[in-house]
Amino acid sequence: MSLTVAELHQLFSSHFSATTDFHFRAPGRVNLIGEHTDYNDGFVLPCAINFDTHVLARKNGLNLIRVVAADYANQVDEIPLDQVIAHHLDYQWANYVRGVVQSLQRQGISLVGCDLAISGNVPQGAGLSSSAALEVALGLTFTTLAEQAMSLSQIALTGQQAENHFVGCNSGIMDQLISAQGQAGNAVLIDCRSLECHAVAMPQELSVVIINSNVKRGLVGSEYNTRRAQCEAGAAHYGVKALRDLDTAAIGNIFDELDDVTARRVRHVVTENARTLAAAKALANDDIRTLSQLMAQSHASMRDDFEITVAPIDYLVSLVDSIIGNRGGVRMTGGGFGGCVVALVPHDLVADVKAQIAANYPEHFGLMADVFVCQPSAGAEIVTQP
Ligand code: GAF
Repeated sequence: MSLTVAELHQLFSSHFSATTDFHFRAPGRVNLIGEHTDYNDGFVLPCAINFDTHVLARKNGLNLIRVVAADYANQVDEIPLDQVIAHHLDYQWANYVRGVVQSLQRQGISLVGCDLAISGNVPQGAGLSSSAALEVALGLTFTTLAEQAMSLSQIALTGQQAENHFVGCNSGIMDQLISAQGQAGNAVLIDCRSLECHAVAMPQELSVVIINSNVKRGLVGSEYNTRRAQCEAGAAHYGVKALRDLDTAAIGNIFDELDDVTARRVRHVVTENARTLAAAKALANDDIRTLSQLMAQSHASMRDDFEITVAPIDYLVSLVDSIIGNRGGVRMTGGGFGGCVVALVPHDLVADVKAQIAANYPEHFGLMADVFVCQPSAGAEIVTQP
């Protein structure tokens, strides 16, 4: 269970016998459209959400980082700064800290010894990027304490490197970049090749509703890495750097070119990039009907071509769709194989969506869904510093 900031300060004081004024925050995210496009150098349209990871920190004058994790029964880790960084064999959370430390050191950044207390309320294992929020908050913490200014994009890349090279998931840049660059009240269209970000105002008349299916996301790492390899094979076949460089005309009759599975993976990414650009335009024009269609097509493509949805998620999407129709949009969000559905819901229908899920989902799947109404939020920040 996460702590309030006041409780985290109390934990910091009791654990390290010291107080601190350094407080850093980074949010989780939800992706409105553009799934599995980021590692293909494509486009995504996420927003940061009002669920955050908080880090309190102070320099300790030692050549050592000491960490207490409030959300893991106050487990502790210690990371000497003058030794090769090894994996923590028992605590997965500690490997995100170690991964960020290693990634910064590999960039030649000389870190200072410090004490950290960490807590957050981003739902874990739900596909809302709790790990990216942790990585980005830590990147901001370590670089600030070391007085080594780093851009938010570079902090995001540092988090991605930790994920790819230390934790072992070949994820793209979306999660870390939106955690770093989120804008209150806006979604952000990200070009994952140039890392350019464009804010797109969210429509006033829609609530951002996240529905956690609570399906345990088993196999997600290996399936994710398999999808990535299939996309790379598709790009290699066409002789392009990434699938971003193809459009529907360029892929031609794809089933003559590639085996069935690779063809469908490529088709998902190529069409999803086009849908994401169209969705950003529809959002900017307050064209909810078009946005609704694009989100529906995106879900179908993830289900049929990319094969990353599961039955409870498909059920939730059609249930919500039957309530909101083309007054809003709904699709699976995130890496897949469980996790969450995102819906843009007219305010007057939010209560109905909640009620119908509570009344129908448990009896079909023996699971309870969690429903969060979120605010598109600002990205990472130094909340306080001395
Ligand atoms: C996960 C990854 F971490 C992201 O980089 C992205 O690929 C996403 O799955 C799918 O769009 O969240």
